[in-house]
Amino acid sequence: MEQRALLALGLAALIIVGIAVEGGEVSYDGRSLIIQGQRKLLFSASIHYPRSTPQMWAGLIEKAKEGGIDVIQTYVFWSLHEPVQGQYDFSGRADIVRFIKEIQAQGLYASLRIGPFIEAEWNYGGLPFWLHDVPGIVYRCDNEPFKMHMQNLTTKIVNMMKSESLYASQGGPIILSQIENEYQLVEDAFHEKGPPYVKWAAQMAVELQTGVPWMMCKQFDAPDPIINTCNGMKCGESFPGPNSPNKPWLWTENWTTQYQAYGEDPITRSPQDIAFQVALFVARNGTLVNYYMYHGGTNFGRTASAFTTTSYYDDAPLDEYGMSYTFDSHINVENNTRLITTSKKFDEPEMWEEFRDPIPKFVVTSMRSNKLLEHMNTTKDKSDYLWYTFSYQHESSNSKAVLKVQSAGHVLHAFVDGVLVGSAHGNHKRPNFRLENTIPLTNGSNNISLLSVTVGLRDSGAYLERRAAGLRRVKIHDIQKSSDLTNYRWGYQTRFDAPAENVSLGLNLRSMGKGEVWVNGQSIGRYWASFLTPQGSPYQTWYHVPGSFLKPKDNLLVILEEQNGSPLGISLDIISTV
Ligand SMILES: *[C@@H]1O[C@H](CO)[C@@H](O)[C@H](O)[C@H]1NC(C)=O
Ligand SMILES: *[C@@H]1O[C@H](CO)[C@@H](O)[C@H](O)[C@H]1NC(C)=O
Ligand SMILES: *[C@@H]1O[C@H](CO)[C@@H](O)[C@H](O)[C@H]1NC(C)=O
Ligand SMILES: *[C@@H]1O[C@H](CO)[C@@H](O)[C@H](O)[C@H]1NC(C)=O
Ligand SMILES: *[C@@H]1O[C@H](CO)[C@@H](O)[C@H](O)[C@H]1NC(C)=O
Ligand SMILES: *[C@@H]1O[C@H](CO)[C@@H](O)[C@H](O)[C@H]1NC(C)=O
Ligand SMILES: *[C@@H]1O[C@H](CO)[C@@H](O)[C@H](O)[C@H]1NC(C)=O
Ligand SMILES: CC(=O)N[C@H]1CO[C@H](CO)[C@@H](O)[C@@H]1O
Repeated sequence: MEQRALLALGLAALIIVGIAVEGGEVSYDGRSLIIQGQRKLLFSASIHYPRSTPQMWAGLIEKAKEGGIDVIQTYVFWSLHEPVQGQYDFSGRADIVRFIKEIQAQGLYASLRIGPFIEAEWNYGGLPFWLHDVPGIVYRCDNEPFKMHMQNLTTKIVNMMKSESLYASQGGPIILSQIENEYQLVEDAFHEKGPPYVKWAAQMAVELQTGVPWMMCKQFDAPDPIINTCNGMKCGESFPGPNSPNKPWLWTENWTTQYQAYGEDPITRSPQDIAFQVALFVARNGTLVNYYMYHGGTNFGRTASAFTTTSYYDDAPLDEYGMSYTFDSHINVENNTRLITTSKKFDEPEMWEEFRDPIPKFVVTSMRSNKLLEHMNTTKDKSDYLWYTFSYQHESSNSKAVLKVQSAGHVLHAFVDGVLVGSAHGNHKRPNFRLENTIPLTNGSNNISLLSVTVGLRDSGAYLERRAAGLRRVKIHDIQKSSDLTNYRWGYQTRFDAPAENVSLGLNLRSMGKGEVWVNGQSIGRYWASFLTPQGSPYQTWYHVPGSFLKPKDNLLVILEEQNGSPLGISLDIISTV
């Protein structure tokens, strides 16, 4: 059993007017958004379509509606939709049209935050990595290559929504869209290239003629007619208001809790605090409050940003598995207890097949360079893993030496002649780190293999295209040489049958170290059970296995473990609340 603090929305005192979704322009004045001639006080909920499965969407939206929500807000995830330049994907979890139509089917409004830079604890802030190799590009400023690609994607999304008649002006559910995201936080870093970009982005968006207002969050000087909005926990107190008396007070992100990074203590926010800030914001003329997140969900695959956990906002009103909390009719909230029952143990060695990838030596590497290559630029973010190998000539009977490595991030495992000699890693606040280990050397040629690992790309800050990861400096005595290679795997796999009931399932990975898990070929995300919080336990032990990833029989579980975790301690557990 795991005791969990509970967040709920303290809105009992506020009366919400029922909504009928019909066509019509959306406009606004200083008091509110006006839809079909009616003023609206709106409660909005962030649910991100790729952080759950299409099979879960209807249930999540339905529960949000039962919770008194009028609007579902989502970002648009560029890197998911255009993983390769010009090759688009709108299928499965990327089926944004299906998601918006599900919102519409349940009679709710939608708020579409296109960005297309979104931050969102998403890998690279939602930018596809191929942008990095566009000649002359500088992201998010008055830079022609960036603006061209940003306009192209924004136009594509808007046209897609229009062709499906999804804007409220066409009878659809979308009442708001967002361009850029919290730009003011980085604007100064771009000097004279910042302000013209804000104006350009505003004009580009407005010219797309969606018939519904555009917002810029955390952008006090958002050009007319774009509405500047507030993000944060305390917008009731901190927001100085819109930059024109003719614009309404909108709160785009009121953080219900906060995202988690590996190795950091859990963060909780009391429902009373949320309720107080919401009431204060409404008292100060606020007419839209969005709960970020209402359902956080799962950072499947390699979609989490640097050091962010696979479970996202598990303490939101709907937990990672989509389960809601029970609370009484006041705003008092009972602390829900999560109940875990083991459905399947994987504790017999015969269940597993094990593969160990050989530790590559310099002589077998196909790619050579006489300097240390930048990690992301070399992997192109196709993999977390990059080997730096070199052959070190040692002419001495003294077998002791010291290996010193400086890395810009995020993790390093060092091997000498195939034997692990040390590991080190950074963290969310400081991705860079040093490794210093005594190593044994033999007289003659020694094979040094350094496995550099990224744990998601950064999602925030100016000049993301200039960020570096991987090894910066390697020393043994004074000889230095390096090269890189391919992926490295210690793989494990087992087959199992799904539990008969229709239940929420989590894979208990407490016995493992660090790696990634696939269920029938679909990655359920990275895990990192060996990175303990200051309290001495992993932040995340259970990893969500959505029902739609499973077959009734003969499911294949594949685990890539890069440390020395034991798969015999893994179990598939049923998650419920009492
Ligand atoms: C709920 O949990 C919080 C944090 O653990 C604790 O401070 C509070 O007393 C609990 N409330 C109840 C009613 O158990
Ligand atoms: C812009 O997007 C269209 C598809 O919407 C694509 O055909 C075109 O190649 C894109 N241009 C660039 C420069 O990416
Ligand atoms: C709220 O709106 C009223 C009427 O427009 C105005 O008088 C008042 O100053 C506004 N409150 C704040 C905090 O801006
Ligand atoms: C990335 O690699 C290219 C060549 O492949 C090189 O021109 C460029 O300078 C590198 N960028 C960084 C940031 O290392
Ligand atoms: C190292 O090995 C070489 C070749 O086997 C040998 O000639 C040399 O004496 C050895 N050096 C030491 C210090 O053991
Ligand atoms: C390093 O690799 C080379 C090439 O495979 C091999 O000849 C040599 O014995 C290795 N060195 C050690 C100390 O294992
Ligand atoms: C069973 O699964 C479906 C699809 O995921 C879901 O809609 C339904 O609510 C689930 N039923 C129960 C009893 O959990
Ligand atoms: C704008 C704002 O209110 N931001 C706050 C959001 O919540 C975090 C965590 O409590 C604060 O640190 C921010 O100042």
